[in-house]
Amino acid sequence: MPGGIDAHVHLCQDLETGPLGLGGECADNFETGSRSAAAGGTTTIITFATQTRKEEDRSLLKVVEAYNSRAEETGSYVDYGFHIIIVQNDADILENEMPILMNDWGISSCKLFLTYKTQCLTDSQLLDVMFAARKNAITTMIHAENGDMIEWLTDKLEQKGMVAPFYHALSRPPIVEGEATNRAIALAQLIQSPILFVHVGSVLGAANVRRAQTMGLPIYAETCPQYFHLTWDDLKRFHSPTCFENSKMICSPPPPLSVSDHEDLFVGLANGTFTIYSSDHCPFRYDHPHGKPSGVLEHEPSMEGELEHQHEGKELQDLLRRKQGAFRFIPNGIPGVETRLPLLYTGALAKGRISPQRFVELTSTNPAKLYGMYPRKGALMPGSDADLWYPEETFRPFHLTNSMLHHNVDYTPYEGTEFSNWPRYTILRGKIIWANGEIVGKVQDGKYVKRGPSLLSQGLPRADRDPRRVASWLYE
Ligand code: DUC
Ligand code: ZN
Ligand code: ZN
Repeated sequence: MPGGIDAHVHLCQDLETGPLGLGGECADNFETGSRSAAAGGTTTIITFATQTRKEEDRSLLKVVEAYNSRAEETGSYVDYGFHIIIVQNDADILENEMPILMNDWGISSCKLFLTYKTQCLTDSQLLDVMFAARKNAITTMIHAENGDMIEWLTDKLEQKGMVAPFYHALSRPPIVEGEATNRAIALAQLIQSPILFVHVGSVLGAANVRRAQTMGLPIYAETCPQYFHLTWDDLKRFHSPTCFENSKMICSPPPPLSVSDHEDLFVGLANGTFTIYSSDHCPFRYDHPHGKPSGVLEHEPSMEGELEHQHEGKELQDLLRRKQGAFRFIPNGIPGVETRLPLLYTGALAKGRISPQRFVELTSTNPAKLYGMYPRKGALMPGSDADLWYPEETFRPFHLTNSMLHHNVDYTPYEGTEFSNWPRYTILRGKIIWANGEIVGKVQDGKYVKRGPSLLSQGLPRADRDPRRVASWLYE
């Protein structure tokens, strides 16, 4: 099969500690994250350079330069590109820097947030950035959760003392994604901008996407393994619902309520509602003061003297238990770059839920087309990069343990899960980088990929020339 393209991976990213942003320290850098990708059949990753609201991070170009030097510091086992996260509607920057991002860096996608106080844009700010992105043929990726709903529900849960990790899911019921997807579709429709929803995790979100697609709108959606292999029950898997260990499963949006949601989402994988299947690898260590516990240690009422030294193991857990481990402060995100392809193989392809062709579209061809890398990537054709992975022909199923993985995280949410296949070989531009359970590539093998505009919306009717549309005059 064509090498896996994981278009949603967080490495070496400054994730702001605290209740307002994602929080915590990214456990993987380009070396460990790309090693894990290679071992899971992935030959290209797209990671996130992120603007912040600090004055020194205003310039997108500076942000990208600084982020690029982190990648160059270690090198990468697989090819890589960057998305840019934009958290301000700074007219100057949008006007002057977006063309350079596209033309000089080949960054043809930006991510915008509808939640997180430090990152959320208002509707008019969203319109500003989407409009600028469209003018530069940059694809807009949207994190669609209604931040106000989450805040309101979180306050209510806290008033009732419902703060344990499990309640994270209750603070983000499906309507949170339902409202945000609907709103973003309306905004995109207003200015005729194609958008991709990242990490869609609810049946309601998927239904909104499907409805928009049926109207002929260029609306695309990404989904991720956690929405097919975890449920709310996994948020109370360990010991008791109040146990901090359940923070290992906290991601946003949360996994769906039950396995019947999985079945509905599998339909979306098969029928094309979902365009791409990415990991959203967002790695935080569990037993580490800067990982999952970071926000809790920092923000819950301090226990005098206890936070002066670094805690680990039983001592850290004991501290977290007494501080209640309120979910508001736990960084959202789980690791999964290595398990992405094997999980889709095991859960969907081997079970006949999707065809081999669809498997390749979701994991490689569509991300290549959507993010401007096709046909160099995402295809087995003369002239394409020879990126491939080979599943085993016959395979004895096994149960995964974290020690088998190659990331720098101390747990996997899929501990004990049975897998019915795993890559035997991963090949990057003709060179074997993973063979029979061993990394055989080098950390200098991966190269930066300069991307072009998305191919997916090409060929659609030019909505901006349709006089019945609201905002055709915008483009005159
Ligand atoms: N968004 C992501 O893309 N990843 C992790 C958490 C989040 O909110
Ligand atoms: Zn997100
Ligand atoms: Zn993410």
